[in-house]
Amino acid sequence: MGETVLKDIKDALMKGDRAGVVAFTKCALEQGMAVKDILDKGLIAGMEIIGNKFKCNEIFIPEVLISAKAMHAGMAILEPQFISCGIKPAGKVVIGTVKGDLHDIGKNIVSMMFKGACFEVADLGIDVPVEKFVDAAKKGGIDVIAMSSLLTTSMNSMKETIKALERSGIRDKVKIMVGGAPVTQDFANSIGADAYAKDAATAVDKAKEMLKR
Ligand code: B1M
Repeated sequence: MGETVLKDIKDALMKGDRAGVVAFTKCALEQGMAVKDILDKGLIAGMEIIGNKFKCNEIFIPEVLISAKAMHAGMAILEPQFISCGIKPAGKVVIGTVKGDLHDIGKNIVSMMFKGACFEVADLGIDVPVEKFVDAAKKGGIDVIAMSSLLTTSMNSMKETIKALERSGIRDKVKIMVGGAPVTQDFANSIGADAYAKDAATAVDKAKEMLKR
């Protein structure tokens, strides 16, 4: 039964059937399925197949966009299920997809997981210029700057942001985390980030670890 509804979510997402994704996601919750399974084995699994088809030129940007919109609709159903916090936040995170990059699905999942782990999250959105991250850090009260990049061509903006934070004299006041499909631990080390996370759950674990020290 559970596996069937996960397949229904995946199939609806691949077809770009937004109403279907919403209905099957609600159905999976009603069946008592774990939110993480619905996300990983339903929504993300469907998006992975879309990614592979896009890579092989079996589908094109319009189809990918329609599936991305269906993915967002499914995530909106799941988001409230992640958030069950007490009063004291675990820390404050400023998150954004870097300049030149419009991909936001992964960034939104990371943001959702942070909120679910009781972090306060300020989401700067997509295509975020260096100065916007720097301004957010200058306001103070921020523990982690979290940057996402899905394009090899936008990764350099992470390095530029770190350099700008150094120039502003506030680099040491925040922890910097980077992630996204083309980002690696080696790249994170090379630009002087404090942490790299390969997925949303690891992002939360690493932030907690950094803030403990
Ligand atoms: Co684009 N795209 N895209 N795309 N797109 C990729 C990324 C690509 C790999 C596809 C391919 O060719 N195989 C390729 C990049 C190649 C490269 O740079 N090496 C690509 C390209 C080329 C492009 C365009 C240039 C295409 C064009 O116009 N010719 C264009 C660029 C636009 C721009 O940004 N300036 C473009 C456009 C688009 C759409 C708008 C159509 C759409 C985005 C819609 C949206 O996001 N609202 C889109 C999509 C959907 C994809 C794919 C198919 C799926 C990405 C995704 O959402 N994955 C992608 C192919 C792929 O990844 N296989 C592709 C699901 C998501 C859950 O995973 O984002 O990796 P991900 O997030 C994970 C982890 O990476 C991690 O946690 C998340 C969840 O666990 N993570 C972090 C992410 N951020 C993190 C931050 C952290 C920690 C972890 O800490 C701060």
